[in-house]
Amino acid sequence: MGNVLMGSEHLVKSAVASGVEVCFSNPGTTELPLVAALDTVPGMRAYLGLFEGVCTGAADGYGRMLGKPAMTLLHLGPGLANGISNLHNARRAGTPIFNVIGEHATWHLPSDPPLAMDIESLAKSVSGWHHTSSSVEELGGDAADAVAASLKGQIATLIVPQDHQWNKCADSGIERGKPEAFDEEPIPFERATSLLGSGGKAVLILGGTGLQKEGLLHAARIKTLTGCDLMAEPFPAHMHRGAGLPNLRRLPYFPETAIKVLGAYQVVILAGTPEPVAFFGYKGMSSSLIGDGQECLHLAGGRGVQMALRNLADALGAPASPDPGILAQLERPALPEGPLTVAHIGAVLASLQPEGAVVVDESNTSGAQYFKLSGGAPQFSLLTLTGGSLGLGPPCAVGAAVACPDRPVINLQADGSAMYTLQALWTQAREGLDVTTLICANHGYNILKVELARAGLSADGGNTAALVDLSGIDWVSIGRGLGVPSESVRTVRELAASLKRALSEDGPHLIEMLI
Ligand SMILES: Cc1ncc(C[n+]2csc(CCOP(=O)(O)OP(=O)(O)O)c2C)c(N)n1
Ligand SMILES: [Mg+2]
Repeated sequence: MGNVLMGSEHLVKSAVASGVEVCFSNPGTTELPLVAALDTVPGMRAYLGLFEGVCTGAADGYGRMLGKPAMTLLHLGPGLANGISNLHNARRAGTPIFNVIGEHATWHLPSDPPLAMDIESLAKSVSGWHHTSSSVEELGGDAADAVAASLKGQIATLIVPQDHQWNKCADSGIERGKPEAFDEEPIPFERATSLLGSGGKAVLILGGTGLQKEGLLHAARIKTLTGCDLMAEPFPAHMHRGAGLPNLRRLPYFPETAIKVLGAYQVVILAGTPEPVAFFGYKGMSSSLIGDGQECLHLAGGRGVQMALRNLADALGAPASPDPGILAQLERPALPEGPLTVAHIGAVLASLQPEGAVVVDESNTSGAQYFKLSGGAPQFSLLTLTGGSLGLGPPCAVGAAVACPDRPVINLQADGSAMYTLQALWTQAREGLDVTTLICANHGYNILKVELARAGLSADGGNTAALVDLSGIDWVSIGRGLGVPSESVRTVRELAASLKRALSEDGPHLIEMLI
């Protein structure tokens, strides 16, 4: 028998015992016993997000960096609903998250109080595992099960009625959750070997943890032996890049370009990424980016991808280390001159980003050149918008900075997207997080203007213009108002000076880049 504790304390104690160290929260009355338990049970640090999308995006960034879950603590259905957009991005990223949602006391719920909502329906849309606790005696075990489930690379949502949180018991099944083994997917080594040896031009497309150092280097061994090309999925969750690693191109965003690029290959092997499809359906264009005549093989997914790549490299008899000739050399672009353009922004960042930086890239159309220019930078991590749901960047930067306090975090951030979750700047300021936010201030939803043109639609109508124009946003005032030292730059020289300064000082900074 253990100590008599409140259910909320059993939950927190169990989560801490399972390795959970941080909680990103925006709580309400139904979560207050859990809030109190974060103080009576040692081991977890709480961070306030001023909108639930900040909490969930931060949990995503944290989980992408460390491969283990943060806890969220959100208020009922409305709180979860506010957080779902970034949980969607986390689901696409395969991020482990222990997502805790308060619920009304079981005896109160039937009276349909104003905040009551169908929480399970919301939870289902993003969670690989979800459960509503059935009693205080179960809470510790439920938390352990949830954390174990999250470690498969998914969101595990635990919905906890308030009476279960404040009821007391001695034992709540903490020992129940055991980290589950990865699902053993059968890996089609023979087929992969024969396709790679068939003489047809082959590409290995990497995703998930396959884009981290170990996976990249095993893929480079395979390339060394077979001569296949390597490519990254279009929106990596956490990709390692830079000198000493193979410099992969990303599968292009627009389907006509992606189809053309992939059309050069007879063989497409996928590791840690699903079969590539177009982001949207376009008239007369197929959803799949792979043609009927092409051989496509799914090697492995989920968290077993690094091991699958190593085993495939070994099975093929690839050399123990890759040919150094296919690894990027340390090579930075020269600092350009003149006004800020998309190409210049990319060059400045690629030439100044420090070793070990974490770059959270939600720059949309303004980042187009940065990726190409940064392949020879000192090694760094790149986190992107996996699920296309805007407002990831600033919160994700919070989570990455909490996860890796010794690494500088740089958020290359489109302006329209930043407006969804700009409250994250306040958390960065309050916590003194080392995040430099580079706002790409093009004052519009530029990609929508591009898509309108592609569809042959006018962007000049009054309503259309109203829906894609963002003029009038003053980022320096926003940043300062939320406690982040902020300044505005117009030229390459100003940007370089401002970025150097921001990187040399602790704590958050915001730089509005007027493009
Ligand atoms: C949650 C959400 N709402 C709306 C959209 C639709 N959408 C896609 S791109 C975009 C505009 C992005 O503008 P910005 O972030 O400024 O990047 P830019 O296109 O200017 O580079 C919008 C509104 C979306 N993807 N996700
Ligand atoms: Mg914009």
